[in-house]
Amino acid sequence: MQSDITLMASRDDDDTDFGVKVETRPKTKRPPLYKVLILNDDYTPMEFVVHVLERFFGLSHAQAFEIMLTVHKKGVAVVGVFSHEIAETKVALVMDFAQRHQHPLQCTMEKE
Ligand code: TYC
Repeated sequence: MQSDITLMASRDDDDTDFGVKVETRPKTKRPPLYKVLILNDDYTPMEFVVHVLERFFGLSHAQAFEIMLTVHKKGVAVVGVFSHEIAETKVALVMDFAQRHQHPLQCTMEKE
């Protein structure tokens, strides 16, 4: 909360009562954002990663393929930026999906 202090003369007849008016305006803070990352490994099939990116991050096939290749070559890539709750949900969904298919794919989040 930020306060501005304004000195104001009162409108009394004698003009002697100088008051202090404290105006407050709520300072709207943007919520922190979180990057969701996927990590490379030697075992998860490329097509599975592409499918995950399409399914959970709404990427086109071409975008998903490109990001998968980036992860494969560089080790890690950001797949999206979200609020804490959405990022947490995506990570949990991806980890659960990978585990159910017995792939070691790792998905994590970090504060932007
Ligand atoms: N490196 C994997 C392979 O050669 C493919 C892969 C890409 C795995 C991206 C995980 O996040 C990943 N089959």
